[in-house]
Amino acid sequence: KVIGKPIKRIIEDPPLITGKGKFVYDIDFKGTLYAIFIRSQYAHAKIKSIKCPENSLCFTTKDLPNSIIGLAREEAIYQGQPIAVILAEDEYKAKDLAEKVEVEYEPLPAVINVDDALKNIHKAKSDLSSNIVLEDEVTVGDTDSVFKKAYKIIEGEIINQRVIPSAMEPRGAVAYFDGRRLTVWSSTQTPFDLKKSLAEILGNYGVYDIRVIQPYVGGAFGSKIINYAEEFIVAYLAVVTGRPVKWFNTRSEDMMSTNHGRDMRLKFKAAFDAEGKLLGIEGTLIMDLGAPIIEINRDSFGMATTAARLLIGRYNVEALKVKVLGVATNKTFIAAYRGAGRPEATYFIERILNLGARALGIDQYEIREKNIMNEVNYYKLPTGIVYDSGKYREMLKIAKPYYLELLKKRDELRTKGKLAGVGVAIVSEIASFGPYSTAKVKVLSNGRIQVITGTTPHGQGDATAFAQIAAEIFDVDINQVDVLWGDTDLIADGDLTAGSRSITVGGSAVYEASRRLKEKLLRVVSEKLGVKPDEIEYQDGKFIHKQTGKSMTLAEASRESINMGMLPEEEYSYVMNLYTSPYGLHMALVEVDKETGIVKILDYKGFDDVGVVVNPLLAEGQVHGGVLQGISQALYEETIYSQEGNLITSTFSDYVIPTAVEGIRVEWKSLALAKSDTPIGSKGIGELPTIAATPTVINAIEDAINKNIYVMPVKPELILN
Ligand code: MCN
Ligand code: MO
Repeated sequence: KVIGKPIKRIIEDPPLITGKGKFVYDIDFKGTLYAIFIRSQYAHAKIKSIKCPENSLCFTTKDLPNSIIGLAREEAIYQGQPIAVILAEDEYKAKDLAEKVEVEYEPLPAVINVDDALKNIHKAKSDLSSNIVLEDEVTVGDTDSVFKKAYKIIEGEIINQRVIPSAMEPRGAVAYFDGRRLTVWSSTQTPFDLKKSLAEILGNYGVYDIRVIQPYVGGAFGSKIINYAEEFIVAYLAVVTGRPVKWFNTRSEDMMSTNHGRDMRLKFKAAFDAEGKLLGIEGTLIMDLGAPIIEINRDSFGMATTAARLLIGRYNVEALKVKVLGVATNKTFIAAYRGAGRPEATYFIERILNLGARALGIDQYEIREKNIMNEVNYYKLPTGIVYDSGKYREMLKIAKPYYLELLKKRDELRTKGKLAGVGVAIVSEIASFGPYSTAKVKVLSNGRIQVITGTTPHGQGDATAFAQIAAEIFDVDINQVDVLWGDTDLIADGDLTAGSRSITVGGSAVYEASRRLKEKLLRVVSEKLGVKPDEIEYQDGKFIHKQTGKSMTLAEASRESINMGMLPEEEYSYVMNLYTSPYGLHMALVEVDKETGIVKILDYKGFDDVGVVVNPLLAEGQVHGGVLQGISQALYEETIYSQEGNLITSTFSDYVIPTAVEGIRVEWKSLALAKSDTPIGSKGIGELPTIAATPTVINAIEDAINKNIYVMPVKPELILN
């Protein structure tokens, strides 16, 4: 058995740890023109005129195809929005020239915070009739009647603040046009989408044959899903200049122009009965969409409606009424960031439960036991979301002794005069979305197995896990398997790595393609040996006919297949009609320093049910990184804009993200109580730990300081005052 083994990242790591892996910036061609973007200095301004340095290769929005969205053509709507681009022989010359570009602005009032936006005195874009650009409502049951019978009603406003996704590698791209074919290397997680969108835009310029390559990229966390204006411009300029074009963001440019995440708030009222049963929630979920670019806003608003529909988590709640508003402001636009809607939903409900427990004087674990759903099997929530499988009570039973142990430790600390607290949160995840994922598997004539995936891993280790799946089916050593990804030439169509889908949807495609290829080769062997297929056994990479002792290796079968006019390869598109519904329970013990207000996490435990775990080492790796990322939102990350809309936190000295120093030890347990209906039975884990850690830590701090918390990050000054 190879599936389930903790194997190191044998596919991904050698190029990375030897420094040989090629990233976008490493791609270099002779004669390359380097591109620097001129970006709006204002959050909101009319662009009156742009003057380029004489004899420079300068392109303003007037020189760029109208079909490229997101550019500041007449009006800039966030700081950092591209206005023009300049090309030069090298990066330094381009930077010098860029400084000489004169943009004449007419500053307009910037709409920065949501409350101002809602007043609609100024609009985030001149042609908006209202800053509320998108609206929805989610209603279940009769909230009026549950609020009437409530024993206790609590209310407040919980803010899940704006964060800046901070992948190790900023965005960049290199484009090369050979007169017929355009090749684009990009720091993206959606090469297949980018290819389609490039074809739409550049088709009008005679470019039909396009290849997009996603080389090694230093992470993405959802922020490299959308295709950005810069990518199209770099490609377009390579075509019109006939020279390779390269662009790479500085960190500050990236922090202003790559999508931000979260930025939702819930004004709520929640009704409880005397025992602590949550009867209903009523409220308004406001999402600050950032800059009004409707093509981006629409998708991003989906995260808010998902959050509203997922708000009841895994609890039996009778009634829900949530108005959802998508509000435009003059800040960087919001799009996916690790969890995309589910962190916000989980955060809101897990905070509401703890605020309720505090108001009622009930233990936080007990209130969860009172409200939790029992067991589900394709259970459709009244809000439309479906949970495929889950044993929630059993999870609570398993984790309880650990909770009691943390309480004991907390109380010991308290008797020593320390400020200590315990927090618990239950993650309500839906992950591994469709509609499909593609894979192609080949047995090469030397017997090596080549797996091509349509997913686009960028740090998760999926390639190693795919190798495990193929190795298991072909019963060979994992070192006999190679995995390729991130190149639109490799496979007819691909999908993406996002939404914790790769191992479950992409892995199913690898599984099915491998299985079918083995069957195909078995028929080849049967014909060649002149024996019945069902008399052939397969073992250790060999087809064996027991009665006669005749056998064929994978290499022989591969060559024979070609001789018979069949390719020794199979491709498969795995169709995922639903998604999976992983869940988990995380808990933490924290200590708050009374003098400094600094929070120390003393103990952190996660109990997650993601069905079958393909590689526990990789899954646990996701938990370690993901938990720290969730803690980071709770304790450190704060996106600050000035009133005029300048991003103040535009470097890592102002925008705090944790390093290994802040890293904590996480004890992780895979529960494996409920599988998914996929060939392997896995569910996604990539986002779950990030979703879990934020409310877990906030709940713990609240328990420590005995004061309701509504905003993040919880900085020392907030704790001490
Ligand atoms: N895994 C497993 N068994 C399971 C579930 C997962 O062995 N039942 C393993 C997989 O083999 C894979 C990893 O865990 O190595 C994550 O798999 P999966 O849950 O399918 O998630 P994806 O591979 O689709 O990753 C996407 C997810 C998302 S949506 C974000 S955002 C995120 C995350 O992964 N971005 C990341 N983790 C990241 N990790 C790194 N290093 N960099 C990012 O940008
Ligand atoms: Mo993601």
